[in-house]
Amino acid sequence: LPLFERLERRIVDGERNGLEADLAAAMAEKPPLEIINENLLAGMKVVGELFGSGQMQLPFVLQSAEVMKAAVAYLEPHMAKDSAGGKGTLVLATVKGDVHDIGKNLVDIIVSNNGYNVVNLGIKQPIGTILDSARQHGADAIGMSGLLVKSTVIMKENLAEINARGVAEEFPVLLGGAALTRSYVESDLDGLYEGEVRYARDAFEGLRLMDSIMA
Ligand code: B1M
Repeated sequence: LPLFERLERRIVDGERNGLEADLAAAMAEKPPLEIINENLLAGMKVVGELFGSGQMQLPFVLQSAEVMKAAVAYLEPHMAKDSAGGKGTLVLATVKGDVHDIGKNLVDIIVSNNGYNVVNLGIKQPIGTILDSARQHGADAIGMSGLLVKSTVIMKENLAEINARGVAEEFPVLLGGAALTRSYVESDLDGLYEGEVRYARDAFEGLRLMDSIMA
């Protein structure tokens, strides 16, 4: 297979052997972020389709995710950075009950490489922990990621909890993840939250929203 198709295949097949050599060759052709967006994420999309239609079993999905993470880790140091960290602080987490973190970690990379301080709390984070961290770090925004349909419900509960603690106006919230839709966030959740809540389709929209919050 040609290089870029092979990279996509590696994600689908969970094939790590020779990954670094292919990534190094790919970086001679285009920037790391384009490799992620155009080739690696295309592979993850296929994995999602195969898994969703019962043609791929969970352990293989996990292998694909591991190759994806290894690829991102290899590319990350080669990305253009404005690492001053002074533009503002985002506390970021995958919500309670959800282990998916590839998208969240891309948000971390894109936002922190563009001058923000990102506190990445990891996966399965209850709202109490997220809020404690937001307060401790003087966060300018809270970012929640979740890929399961049930995570969209958790996000709604989390917003209600921030309201209940009376701090919604202090913390604009960015929401992202494959199970969310823009209309769910902008119609259903926006009415409920007493602060600002915004939907980010991808990591770049997350960055743009941070820029608009800090403007
Ligand atoms: Co899971 N999984 N999974 N999984 N998995 C999905 C989400 C699923 C849609 C697959 C499917 O059925 N087609 C399905 C959910 C269905 C549903 O809820 N209705 C599913 C399921 C069912 C499950 C389990 C329940 C399976 C099981 O155990 N029987 C289980 C859940 C466990 C749990 O969470 N409690 C499970 C487990 C796993 C693995 C561990 C094997 C692995 C995750 C590994 C990891 O993340 N470390 C995994 C994977 C890899 C997937 C799919 C195939 C790929 C997800 C991914 O990484 N995509 C996924 C299929 C799919 O999403 N269609 C699937 C690439 C990533 C870059 O995209 O995270 O969407 P994403 O991020 C995007 C945007 O959404 C956005 O930016 C990114 C792009 O720039 N974004 C944000 C994300 N967060 C953001 C936050 C922001 C801003 C933007 O601001 C805060």
